Amino acid sequence: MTMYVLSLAFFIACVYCQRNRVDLNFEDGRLDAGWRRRLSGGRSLGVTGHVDREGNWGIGASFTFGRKRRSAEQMKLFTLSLEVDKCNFNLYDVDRDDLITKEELVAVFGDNKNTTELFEALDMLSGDGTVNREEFLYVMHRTVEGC
Ligand SMILES: [Ca+2]
Repeated sequence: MTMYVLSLAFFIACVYCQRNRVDLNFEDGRLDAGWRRRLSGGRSLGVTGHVDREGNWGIGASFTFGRKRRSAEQMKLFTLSLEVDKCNFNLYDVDRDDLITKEELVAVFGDNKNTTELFEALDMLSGDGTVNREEFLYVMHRTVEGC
């Protein structure tokens, strides 16, 4: 009788609720019942119990949680645009030693013919393989549009 009352209580408590799962199993004179409710954020709450013909019984409870990971398809796509002052010496002097090397210019514009020609133009006063502020200011105004 106790088994039937318990199973009926589980059934009535849970069958009409959404996000609930009820499991009932009666086998070899033992009734196993379980109820699990899904909560938000991947969490769930559960209660299980059993009772047999001899009156032995037991109950248990559980709480589980999980962390959702976003897949690459769910990630938001950002569109960025930057405005920089192309005439600013510090934009190109990455290591802040007051000299612009060809490598620093390549890091900004990429390794191509135009970068090489720009560097050679900027270095034309000293021709020493680096561009100091004085060279930069003098040459940029004369060779780069808008500076
Ligand atoms: Ca430098």
